[in-house]
Amino acid sequence: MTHDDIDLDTQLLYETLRIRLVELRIIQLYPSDKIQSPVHLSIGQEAVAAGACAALLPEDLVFGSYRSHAFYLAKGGDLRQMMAELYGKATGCCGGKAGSMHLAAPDVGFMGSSAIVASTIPHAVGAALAAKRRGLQQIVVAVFGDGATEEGVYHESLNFAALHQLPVLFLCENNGFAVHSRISARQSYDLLEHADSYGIPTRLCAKGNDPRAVYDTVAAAAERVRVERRPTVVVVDTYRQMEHVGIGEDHHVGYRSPSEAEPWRRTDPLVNESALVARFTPQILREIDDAVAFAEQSPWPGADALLADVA
Ligand SMILES: Cc1ncc(C[n+]2csc(CCOP(=O)(O)OP(=O)(O)O)c2C)c(N)n1
Repeated sequence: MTHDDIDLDTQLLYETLRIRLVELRIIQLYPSDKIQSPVHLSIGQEAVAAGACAALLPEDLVFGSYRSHAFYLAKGGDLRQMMAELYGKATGCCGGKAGSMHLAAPDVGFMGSSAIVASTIPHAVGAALAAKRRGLQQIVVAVFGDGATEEGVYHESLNFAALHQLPVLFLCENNGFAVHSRISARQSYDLLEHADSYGIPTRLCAKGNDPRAVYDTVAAAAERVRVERRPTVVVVDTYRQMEHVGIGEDHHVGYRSPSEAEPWRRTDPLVNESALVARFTPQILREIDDAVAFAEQSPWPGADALLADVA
């Protein structure tokens, strides 16, 4: 849909809802085994992608993680090509060879995602170095989870970006978990104080359920990166409603309880904005039906595609 006729808050809710409905359809489809790859769902975290991407310019670049359906869609990735990629079809955004964890849509600035935790953070820093050398006004966003900040390459990336004053926005989706492990059991540092020790300005958005709060935080941070041409770290607190990978819930595992999820469910914008949800759901479901039909009817990649794009 074109968003010219609705205000920003409504646009943000629309995109949040669209991501949720796509992932709910993935849950429905998954038992059929037609989706050929593991799925890391963003249910509960959609407002982060919706708010953050709305605060960027089309020419800005985003690098994501294996949990990237939301950022792929919010940055403008094609839904038909995403669904076909999940089905492993030749019409997928990566020719059906990449699957859910490796989505890419470079034509709209979603540059790629990877199953290897933290591995796209230095890619974003490299792209920011290129933007600086080429004198471009674009900024580059590295999206990652709180667990990724424990990887050595995160620390190297902060250092390099601060040392060379690169236009990169490090965006941490802090859902407090890495698989079944809580942040308090993993980190000796505070995410913001730690970034501060590299001389990098920081911002926190504690309301990751609120796409407008995310938008405001990321817009201010992005403006600073764009004008001052140096890095910023943004941490958005959020909550993963589903299990780490797969389509189920995992409260039985024991690392968290349903009561912990309750405040996040209560402030879920898609629960509280029921009138807007009712208004937009039918048209979004039609778009999803079309994308699923496209994926189902698309051909499989041929044997000739096996070694294409393999360096
Ligand atoms: C380099 C590397 N180490 C370990 C893993 C296994 N692994 C997959 S996801 C994950 C947790 C990452 O958590 P976080 O970065 O917080 O992201 P979230 O899943 O919460 O979005 C781990 C340890 C991996 N894929 N890559």
